[in-house]
Amino acid sequence: ATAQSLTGNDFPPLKNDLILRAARGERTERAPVWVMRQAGRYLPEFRKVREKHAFFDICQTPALATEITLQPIRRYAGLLDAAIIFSDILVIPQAMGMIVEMPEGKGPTFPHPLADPEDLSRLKHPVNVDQELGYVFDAITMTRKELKGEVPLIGFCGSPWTLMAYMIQGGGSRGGFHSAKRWIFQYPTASKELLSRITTICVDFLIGQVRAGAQLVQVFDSWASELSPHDFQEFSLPYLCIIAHRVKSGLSEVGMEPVPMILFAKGANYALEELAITGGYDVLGLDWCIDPLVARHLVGDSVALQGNIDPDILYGGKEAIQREVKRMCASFRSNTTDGPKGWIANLGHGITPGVSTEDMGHFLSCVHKYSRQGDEV
Ligand code: 1CP
Repeated sequence: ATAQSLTGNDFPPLKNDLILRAARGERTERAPVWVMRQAGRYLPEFRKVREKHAFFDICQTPALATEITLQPIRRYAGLLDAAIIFSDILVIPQAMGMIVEMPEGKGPTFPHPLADPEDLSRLKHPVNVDQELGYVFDAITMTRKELKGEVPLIGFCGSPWTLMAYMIQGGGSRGGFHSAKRWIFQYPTASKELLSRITTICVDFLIGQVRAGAQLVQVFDSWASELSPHDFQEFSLPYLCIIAHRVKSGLSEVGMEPVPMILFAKGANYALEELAITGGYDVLGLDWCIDPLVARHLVGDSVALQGNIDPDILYGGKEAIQREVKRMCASFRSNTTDGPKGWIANLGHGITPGVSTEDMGHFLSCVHKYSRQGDEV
């Protein structure tokens, strides 16, 4: 690759490194907090931009992607500890040559999903990531400059399994992932070929994002929940491990420091222990279906944890939000008065479009209040 690597010296100095310290497993004065999908449809200022622009035009126009990434940071000034670049996991299938549409309010649609293994020949291979996804790198560089060091910037990609699921299913989770599941059972070899190709792109894509200025990266395996523990072992976990290890070695080859890597494998709590030992990730994201104390017991001190309140608690009103944040803080802090150790507060999945902006703000304030060192929770 000819792309240059940008370093800390190319950007304004960072003023808030709380999430970086927590991601390294350190004890912090309070839990850093951000929210998956924080730049999204619950924000009126996002919907306003969206009225005028197609979804992927926003992703492909660095100035628009920057503007939307900054929207929640501005609205919740001082309350959010990270920004996540505005983009989508489905930019990788697009880079592979697939058409992805995003009709408003309907979620992603692929007019020509992969039907059978012969369709692999329709995909670009190999994919030149600098060429196909350079617009994401440009958006990251612009956003990091515009952030003026307020908070670190997170880059991301979808996991091989989750991306394969969309490419075969042709649509979102509403209809289930039966066709994609059929592939792993009927065409295991072709499935693995597809997973390997996506893995290579994920590695190049994440390295490129770090070189462009991303200070942490997250891999979203949102539909790990569709796989049995056995099938997760076979069709997701090995590729997730390759991504973590190759991104780290690839960065060191170009003389760059590693950045913390977060894995959010929704519904794969049974694999936490193994992921902590062999996964290669610094932070494991939890959904809301596991108690944080239990998760900490499973992973020991080897990784930081992220999560994990049920996103629907944000529909429960101010009192419920406060009560449940307190409960989450107590569980992540093991009921001590010490500050949290290796914990990044978040929801257990993305914020949903109907949440009020005020309730989101209340959630963030409660985390600031109840995760603080010294307080009994
Ligand atoms: O704020 C942020 O988090 C940054 C922007 C972001 C991210 C990280 C978007 C914008 N999408 C994503 C990741 C993403 N995309 C995931 C992983 C996170 C998760 O599990 O929620 C997934 C599964 C997708 C796929 C996708 N794109 C869906 C889900 C469909 C399903 O299967 O149920 C949807 C609805 C989209 C569209 C989308 N992406 C992002 C936004 C704001 C939207 C809304 C689209 C619109 O404006 O019409």
